Amino acid sequence: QIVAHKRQEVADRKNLVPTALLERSLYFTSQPVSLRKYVQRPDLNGIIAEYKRKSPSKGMLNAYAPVERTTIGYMQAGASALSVLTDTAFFGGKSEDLTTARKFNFCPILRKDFVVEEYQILEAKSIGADAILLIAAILTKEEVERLAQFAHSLQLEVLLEVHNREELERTLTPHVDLVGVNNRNLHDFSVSIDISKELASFIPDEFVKISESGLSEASSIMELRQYGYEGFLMGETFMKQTRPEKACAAFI
Ligand code: IGP
Repeated sequence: QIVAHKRQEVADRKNLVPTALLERSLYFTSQPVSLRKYVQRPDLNGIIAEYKRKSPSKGMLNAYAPVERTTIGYMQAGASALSVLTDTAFFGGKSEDLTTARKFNFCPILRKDFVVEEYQILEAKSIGADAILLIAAILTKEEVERLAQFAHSLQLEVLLEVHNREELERTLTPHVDLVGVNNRNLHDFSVSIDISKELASFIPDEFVKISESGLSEASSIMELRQYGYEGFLMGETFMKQTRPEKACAAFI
């Protein structure tokens, strides 16, 4: 349902802002910062702190936290990078949220959205993202390769998200930079960090490993480090609090 909606939305946006016009905006973008490098920095802790207003699984998390205060606070708390949801229909985000985060932060920013075509990668670059997400569950291997190469042509890094071994083996290509294991099953929303543990040994060492979703305990992060995970994508634990950045600081 999300993907069908996304395709329609992208078609509508293309009519409003044709590809050639969007490409012109890229002259004004700055040099991207490497998510891979920031996640691996020994002076930081690998947490990729997410700005997410609502989600299909949890409903409204936080309707009021301003993007500026939240993202600056996340970085001051010591997070390694930011993730910003830009999907409107299901996550209540918008492109401007990422542009706002960009204005106030130097760190890498992941554009969190459902990427199905090149146009969205141009958009990601245009609004100031440093990395994009490709979700194995909604893409073929050919699509992952093509979209990842396109992202690289714009100097954007690629996080490939998988939820099981089938997805990992079907879509993994040297064209991605990081592999994220989503602990949340996107079909029934159940969450378990065992998924990250199970898949760890099947992810070759050249990819930076990220564990995504359902993380709320420092002990889980410590445990996942033993399995080779260096990055930890956390949204809800912070966003469900009135002051997400304070929750992040307390956690770190
Ligand atoms: C964050 P959580 O459980 O900490 O809020 O999860 C992040 O992993 C999650 O928002 C996410 C997501 C996605 C959202 C992971 N993959 C794909 C939208 C699309």
